[in-house]
Amino acid sequence: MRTQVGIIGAGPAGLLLSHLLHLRGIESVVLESRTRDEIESTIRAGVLEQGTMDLLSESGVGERMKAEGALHHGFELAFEGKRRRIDLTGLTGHSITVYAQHEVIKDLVAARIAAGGALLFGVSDTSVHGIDTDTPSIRYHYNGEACELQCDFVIGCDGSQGVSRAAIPQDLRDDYERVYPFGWFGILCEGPPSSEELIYARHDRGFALVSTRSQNVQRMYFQCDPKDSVENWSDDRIWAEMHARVDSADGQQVVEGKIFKKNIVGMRSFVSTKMQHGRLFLAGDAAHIVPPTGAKGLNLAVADVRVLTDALRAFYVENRRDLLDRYSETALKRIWRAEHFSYWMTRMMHRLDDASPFERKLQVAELEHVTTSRTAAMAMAENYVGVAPV
Ligand code: RFL
Ligand code: PHB
Repeated sequence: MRTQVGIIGAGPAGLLLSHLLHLRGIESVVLESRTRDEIESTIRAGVLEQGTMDLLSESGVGERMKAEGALHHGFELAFEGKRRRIDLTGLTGHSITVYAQHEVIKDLVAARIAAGGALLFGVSDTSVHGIDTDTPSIRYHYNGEACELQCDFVIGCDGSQGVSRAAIPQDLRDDYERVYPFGWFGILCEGPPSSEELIYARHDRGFALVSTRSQNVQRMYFQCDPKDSVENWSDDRIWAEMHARVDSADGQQVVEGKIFKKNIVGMRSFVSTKMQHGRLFLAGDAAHIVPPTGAKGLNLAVADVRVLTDALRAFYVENRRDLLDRYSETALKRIWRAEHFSYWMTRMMHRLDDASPFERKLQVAELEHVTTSRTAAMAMAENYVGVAPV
């Protein structure tokens, strides 16, 4: 099989890239190791920046997001028994949409299939070849058969556990990493929202986040030991922890519901540079990871894809290579901004293992500052909605 752009991974990065290339008349094939059912039901992110929403809308896949997603104009920071609002729209003129990542995936898969796009699920043994030549290829197994996809470019959109990053020789790559000694315990529950907006809570017991999925399904997280097990957490114990960390002194309480999903995720910051070598380019989690506190991962994947689409279009339509040559450099500016913001927010909101009483006081002082100083609030809001200058 031959195509112009071979894409490994049908996450938000791979699917969106394939969709945007199609709109520009560029052919691609997406190879995904999981089944369609699996990718359409994995629970992950929920917050879309305005730029992400705009790109999905402009490219014709934003209808359900606009109808079913919830537009949020601010969020709350809870600390020291009180809640203070960050007015995103008032401070930046922009907002965010809460719409689950797997719903974005469903919309993109539907669009690719409707356009007759080649999207292969359940491939295995994917490997990348010839990226130093003008005729790279991807080898894989599909339905028990060994196959090869020849292409002009290979794009690694295969997430943090994928195979493509390793195809860039180690001596040409610099990896930067920070592993946090805590994780997030995530739940989904049935019931009404606890609040109209997201609540990020800092408490001496640890961080907690109240998010939402719809009027009837709520998403919440609390900081935990990454090696803990969901079996150790009865529903009653979870609600006691959420109340202890989020309820405010003036009586505002987390609303309990029937919990139907529990999971634990680790937290990591990671950047691999360069994000390209020869005819191989990486996008999204394949090249970088942020802790979820700043809600940036999916949005960064989308931002990479925007840059890469423009660069591939310039190559095919205008015969220009300069945008492709500068891809890493261009994408990394936004990535490092988001890395810093996610790290900063994580350190301000979580119970840190090495935190002395002095550091705990600094966290509170910083929270007082960002919720009191308009300038500080604006810096936080610009980063959160994704318009901070880089
Ligand atoms: P994905 O989504 O991991 O997709 C990669 C795809 O590649 C496939 N794959 C392979 N296919 C073929 N051959 C191979 N060898 C392959 N290896 C892997 C995988 O099966 C998969 O389908 O990467 P992508 O597209 O870069 O997207 C990144 C986002 O998924 C990720 O950054 C976000 O989910 C992060 N994130 C959040 N981001 C936000 O912007 N806002 C949020 O509110 C937010 N909340 C979160 C999050 C991530 C979380 N977890 C689970 C870490 C909340 C949580 C709890
Ligand atoms: C989510 O709703 O899953 C969510 C919201 C905000 C975050 C991370 C995850 O910062």
